[in-house]
Amino acid sequence: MGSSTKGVNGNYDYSFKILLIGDSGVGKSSILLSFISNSVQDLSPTIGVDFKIKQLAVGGKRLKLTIWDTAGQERFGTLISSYYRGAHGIIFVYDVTRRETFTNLLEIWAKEVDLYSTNKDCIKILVGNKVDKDKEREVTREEGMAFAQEHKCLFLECSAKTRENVQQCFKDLVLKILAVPGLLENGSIVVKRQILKQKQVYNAPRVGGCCS
Ligand SMILES: Nc1nc2c(ncn2[C@@H]2O[C@H](COP(=O)(O)OP(=O)(O)OP(=O)(O)O)[C@@H](O)[C@H]2O)c(=O)[nH]1
Ligand SMILES: [Mg+2]
Repeated sequence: MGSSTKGVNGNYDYSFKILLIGDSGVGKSSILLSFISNSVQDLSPTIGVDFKIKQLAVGGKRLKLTIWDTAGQERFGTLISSYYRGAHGIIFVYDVTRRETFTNLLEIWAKEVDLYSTNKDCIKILVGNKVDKDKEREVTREEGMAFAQEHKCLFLECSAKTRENVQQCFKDLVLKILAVPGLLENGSIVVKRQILKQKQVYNAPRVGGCCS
């Protein structure tokens, strides 16, 4: 480990897969845009699945984050398990001004994560978005904190609009991922290379083999 490794856009030590999960309209894509490009725009609902890549340094490590964003509106059938597969971190987003987006996290989204995520020690953060609309608030900070404690998640409130706490959500999540050795192993580029090598051995041409 520690050797410098060439990534697609430069050098990094670890590559992590992060998912954004939650109801339609809670602000998943806005949070992602605010994190990636430092800009704020009024977005249309996401169609299908999108992902963005961000490289950054945290805790002295160079990281490549692949952040997956999906439509809260539609279920996506057979794609669902590949969306969750190998995720290192999951960001559960609700809208602090719409209580049903908070209860749906428990009733729908958390169950789905339990069913499909393959990294059992993957790190979760609960994020209450749109705190700039404080007058319309329906979910208190205390309720958010209690939910997070119960489900062993980190917790933050943020606003994709004012950008308050947006960077912090990703930083807190990544710091926690870096502290879990099991997750680090499969996020490490060295391990990925070993897996690739093994695959190459398996896929090496066999006598009389054809297209399997
Ligand atoms: N006031 C306020 N509005 C926000 C905030 N974040 C997002 N919005 C608005 O909420 C609406 C929905 O935001 P999106 O980011 O598209 O929500 P989404 O979770 O990606 O929705 P789907 O793609 O349909 O799942 C947009 O009109 C955003 O401008 C915020 O922090 N404050
Ligand atoms: Mg979206």
